[in-house]
Amino acid sequence: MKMILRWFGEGDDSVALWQIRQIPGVSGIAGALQDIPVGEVWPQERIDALKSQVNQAGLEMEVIESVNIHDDIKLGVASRDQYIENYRQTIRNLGKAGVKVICYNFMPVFDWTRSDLAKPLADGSTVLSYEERLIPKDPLKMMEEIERNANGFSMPGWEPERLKELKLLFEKYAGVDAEKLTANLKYFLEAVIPVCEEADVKMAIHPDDPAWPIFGLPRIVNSRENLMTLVKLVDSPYNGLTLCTGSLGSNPENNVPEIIREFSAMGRIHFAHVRNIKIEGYRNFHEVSHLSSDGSLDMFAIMKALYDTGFQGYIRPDHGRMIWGEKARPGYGLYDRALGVTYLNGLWEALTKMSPR
Ligand code: DNO
Ligand code: MN
Repeated sequence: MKMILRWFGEGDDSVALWQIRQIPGVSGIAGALQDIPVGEVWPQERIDALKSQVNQAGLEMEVIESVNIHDDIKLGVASRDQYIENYRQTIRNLGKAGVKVICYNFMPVFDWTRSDLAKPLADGSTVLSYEERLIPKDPLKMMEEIERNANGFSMPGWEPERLKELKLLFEKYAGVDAEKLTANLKYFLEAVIPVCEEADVKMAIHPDDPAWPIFGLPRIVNSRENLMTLVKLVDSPYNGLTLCTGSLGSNPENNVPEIIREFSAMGRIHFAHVRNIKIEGYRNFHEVSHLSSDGSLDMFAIMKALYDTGFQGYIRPDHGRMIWGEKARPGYGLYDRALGVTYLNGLWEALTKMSPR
């Protein structure tokens, strides 16, 4: 297991590499080139420059989060072939820089969605939360809601400059159901996995967050069943998962430790996002500290499922609370994620000493 932290890059992240370096037991970061428009090739020089910046800080960059997928690929329109070709080149370039895992997602239009980016908890911290009744049916209305409480940050996919494009995108998705979306994912994977095998870079899809369809858009990565469909779309170890406990766990029907055991034993979990959430009711949850007793997920059982199945991949804490007055991208402050790392490393040490392999 290698413990890492997500880092959005200089200027895009309030956290600095030297700060990450000082968290005990962190070997590297999950890096990104946020400014490259989705669908374009990531140039070798840019990747190499990022890698050397990270290495100079004493950290590794073996994971990328994320190389996003152009909506034309998810929609399955003719222009997808060029975007897929570009993706193949990006994989080769990342492989040359020693990247081992690419995290991506296949959620139409948006990445994760919340109704509040700064919900106050009793301890005075703020967290991301999702209450279905607060999510406007009209996604364009959603933008106004978000802007009111985002402290200048927006959720991925909800950037103000993207708004114009949103209406059009929704129209395009009208004919795309779960079955078509799955076929489009298969088409994509069939084209990229052979390149991954050559370049020794593993694809790791991130589950839908929350774990159900929103705004009438199809979503296909949110249950044990559809994860199984997915890994079989192209049956290669290079076609794997980012197991995000908070995303899958938002639906209480998903038994997260059991899902981990099954897919980790198959060697298909390459990256784990380990965080806790508190479920308050039907499609109503908020984020909490990583500690088991603060939320609805059993973090010991989650780490044990990884440990027992010989997990060799990367782990990072996921969203944290905003604590100690920190100002940062919602979910991605330094302090609570550092506490998360320390807690997860503590669980792991206990597991290794209780049942040495
Ligand atoms: C939320 C985050 C996600 C993730 C992307 C991967 O749980 O982990 O934003 O980074 O979905 O593409
Ligand atoms: Mn995640």
